[in-house]
Amino acid sequence: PPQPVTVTVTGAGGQIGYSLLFRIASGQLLGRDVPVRLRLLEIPAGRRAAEGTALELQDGAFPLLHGIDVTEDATAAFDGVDIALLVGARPRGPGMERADLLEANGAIFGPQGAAINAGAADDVRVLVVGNPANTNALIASAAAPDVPPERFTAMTRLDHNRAVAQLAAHLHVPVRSVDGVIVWGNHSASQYPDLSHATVDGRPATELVDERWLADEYIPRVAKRGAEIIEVRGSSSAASAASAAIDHVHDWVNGTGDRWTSAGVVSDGSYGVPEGLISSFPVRSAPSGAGDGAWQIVQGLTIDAFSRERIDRSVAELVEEREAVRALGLI
Ligand code: NAX
Repeated sequence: PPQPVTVTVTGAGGQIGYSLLFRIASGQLLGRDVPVRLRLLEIPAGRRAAEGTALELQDGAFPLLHGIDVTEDATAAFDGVDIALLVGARPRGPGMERADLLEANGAIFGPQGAAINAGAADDVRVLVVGNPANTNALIASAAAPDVPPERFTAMTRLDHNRAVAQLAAHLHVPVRSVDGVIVWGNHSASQYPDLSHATVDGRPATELVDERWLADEYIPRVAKRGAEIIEVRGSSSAASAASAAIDHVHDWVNGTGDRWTSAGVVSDGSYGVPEGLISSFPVRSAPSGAGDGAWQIVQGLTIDAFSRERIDRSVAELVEEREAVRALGLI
């Protein structure tokens, strides 16, 4: 039988954690035959909530769940970790400037990156969900010089899933009909959901939608969906974010097959995105054991002027964030 995989979730006492952990325990992260050991990392303020969630996980009597530890110690949390889901982050408080926000998150993701460097399994896979996700992933990666940068990723899968679902809803087709959607750049309002390579039941999406809808409705709707959820639900996306985290890791480990998806991965300079930035790209993955465990950026796509401008705008924001964390000595 397969050996249990160690999965560490930070911010486990929070609202994304509450959705995410049950799906991991039920086998949706890695597969219905893969046992998991959970490590929940929290800070004192969230510890009781995480402990309560751990009690409920026990009550789920999940056959695949081989143990749960709750800790406030990053070294213990990441010792031997195979999959690290970095969800806990410092939200922007009232009157907080961007530099304060980046600094507060540097104090979280730097030490967590160092703990991963010290103790993680050789083939560790890290997904950063906590915002600003791309730059937090960059900080964690910089603090883990012995872990290949390809092992650190940032979540743009929620944006990707929103982009797929909004197109499907507009055209009244099932989500499954849609393929080839891309989200480029930063997980922020500057992200660019790109339909220029998308197909709907094999037909180019650009033949099925009009340009005005694309520019004036679709792109802003996807990019501002997080704010819409907050307005309607009264709190930020949680179950959909957890679902996207499951999708990201599931596809990374099990392969994307003949489709592609979007993920924040370290740039190798593809599509003019400066090397070393963690930016969202169209990506594919080979099943575990069949590749080197890195996402592959889909190559050779033509980028028209409309897309070029939007990709560049979001990437410029990532460059600024990188400069800001460099100036703060966080990378
Ligand atoms: P919550 O505030 O409900 O939970 C966050 C938890 O993290 C809290 O329990 C807190 O105690 C814990 N925490 C804080 N610092 C920690 C540390 N140093 N170590 C361990 N735990 C720590 O937030 P939630 O709604 O769960 O969202 C979590 C993060 O996901 C936020 O940063 C949020 O902005 C981000 N999101 C990212 C998304 C994405 O697509 N990449 C979408 C959803 C979400 O907005």
